[in-house]
Amino acid sequence: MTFAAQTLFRLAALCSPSLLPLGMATDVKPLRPFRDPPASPRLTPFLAPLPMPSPASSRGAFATNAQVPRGAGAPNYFELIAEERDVRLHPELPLTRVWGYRDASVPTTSLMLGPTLVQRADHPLIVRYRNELPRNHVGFGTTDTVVHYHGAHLPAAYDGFPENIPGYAAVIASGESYDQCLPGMSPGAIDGNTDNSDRPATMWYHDHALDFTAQNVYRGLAGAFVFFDEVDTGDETTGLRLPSGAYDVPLVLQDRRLDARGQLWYDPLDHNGFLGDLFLVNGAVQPFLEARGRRYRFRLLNGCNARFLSMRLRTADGRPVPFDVIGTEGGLLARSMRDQASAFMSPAKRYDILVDFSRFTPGTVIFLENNLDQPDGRGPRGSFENPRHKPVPDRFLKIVVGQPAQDESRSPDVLRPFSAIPAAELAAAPRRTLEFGRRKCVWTINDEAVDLERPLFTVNRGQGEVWTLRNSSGGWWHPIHTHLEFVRILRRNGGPPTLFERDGMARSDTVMLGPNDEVEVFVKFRDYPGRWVMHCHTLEHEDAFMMTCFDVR
Ligand SMILES: [Cu+2]
Repeated sequence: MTFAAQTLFRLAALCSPSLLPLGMATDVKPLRPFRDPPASPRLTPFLAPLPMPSPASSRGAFATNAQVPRGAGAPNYFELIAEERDVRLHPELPLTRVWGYRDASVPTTSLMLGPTLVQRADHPLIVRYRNELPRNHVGFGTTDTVVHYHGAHLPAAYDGFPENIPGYAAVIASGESYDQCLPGMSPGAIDGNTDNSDRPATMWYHDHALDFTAQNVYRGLAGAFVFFDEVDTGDETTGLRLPSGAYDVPLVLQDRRLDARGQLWYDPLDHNGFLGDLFLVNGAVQPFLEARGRRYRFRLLNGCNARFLSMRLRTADGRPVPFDVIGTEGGLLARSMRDQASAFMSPAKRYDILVDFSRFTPGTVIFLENNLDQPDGRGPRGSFENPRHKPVPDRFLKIVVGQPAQDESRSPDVLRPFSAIPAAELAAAPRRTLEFGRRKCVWTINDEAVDLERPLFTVNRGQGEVWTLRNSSGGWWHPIHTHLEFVRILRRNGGPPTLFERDGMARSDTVMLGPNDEVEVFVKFRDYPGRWVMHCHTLEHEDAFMMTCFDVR
């Protein structure tokens, strides 16, 4: 995308009916888009098996200009290619043209979703990203792309800065490549009891091009990313003994809309938040999973652009199937939360859950479904604590319980406790308010539209801060994602946060702000200096300028 084209896009954004001058209204209604979205073709659900994107396989060492930390274990090398390809999203559909990541060690892939990246804590990961998207592309999306490792802790040069500005040149054009280094953790940093240590989590990687993230991710540029260490080992006979191998399954939940020819339909001028009417898991529309009668770890990831989800499990005859929540995007919880009925997820949120299918007779059918009522990009109906549900849920995945299988896994009560934030550190923490609103034509943070050459503020390395995240945009929801460090949620609207997000139980990289919510968080930037972004992860809001940057010095 040329500068002129970007300017044109921005002008178009300003003229969009959804962002007409509105002032600080108390309840801004979404306006009707230019075009009514078509209904996707009607499809028979649950015909194809759940795709299991295979882990990217390590390449032999190659010369890299990425800076690899000294003293760490031997790096693993992956080569990731972004390409245009035709995939079958559902057996009754023709081939759909998508953009997707491919592991360079395989010649082709039939999936939209990228390979699953796997990192071990004591080994750096070098990813050579090669952009092979078509140079002469027309239609929505930009081929000037950048990969962001969402949830990773890494130097600023490798985080996937959304725009090429002096000192930050991670955006690469078609035909170019770029090496990114994910340092992993030094063994000394691995400590389940240290508040700010890194801990393995379910992460993901996706495109982060300025103004075009929504379009590029919608085209398919995303994949899952899992992380292990000596506690959460990826081997159910060691460490915490969580289900592993074929029983540790990332479930990337997305929505899409297709035209009558089975091609992706998107409205680039919809800055409310784009909703699809087809429900995909790991890049397939409503697949099925033949599960064994044993315990599974599911890694739920809301990869939708703008759709919030309340995921639950129900048998075919409507009985609830409770599950244990063991982790969020911040890694394992302090302790397992038993027998949960549902998991409420904004875009970018993750939940790791354990489900024991040995309780069910073979042949039992269970649906993974979303029953959150969300009519448009404004967000779900109801409140954070009391969301409104729709009578007929959207089914994402059909699970058919099969024969029992050997199971050496456990579901421990105690997972990874957090130490308390020292009272003196909390008392001395500088305070900052970040207000998410909208002014005239654009989504704003502290009344400013995105400008990545002008940091909104500067933080000092090693000094904890308390931020108040305030949603003053009327009746809209915003999931706020901060790069580099996780936040610890102290208060929600003056009271305790929900259990899944409460400090002492969890850490978050995405804070869900309902209408008029005010959330207080503690955050400490420990090490890497440089420029970082924070933004709304409703991707259409992000692209319509609800992003800011700050410097760590
Ligand atoms: Cu938003």
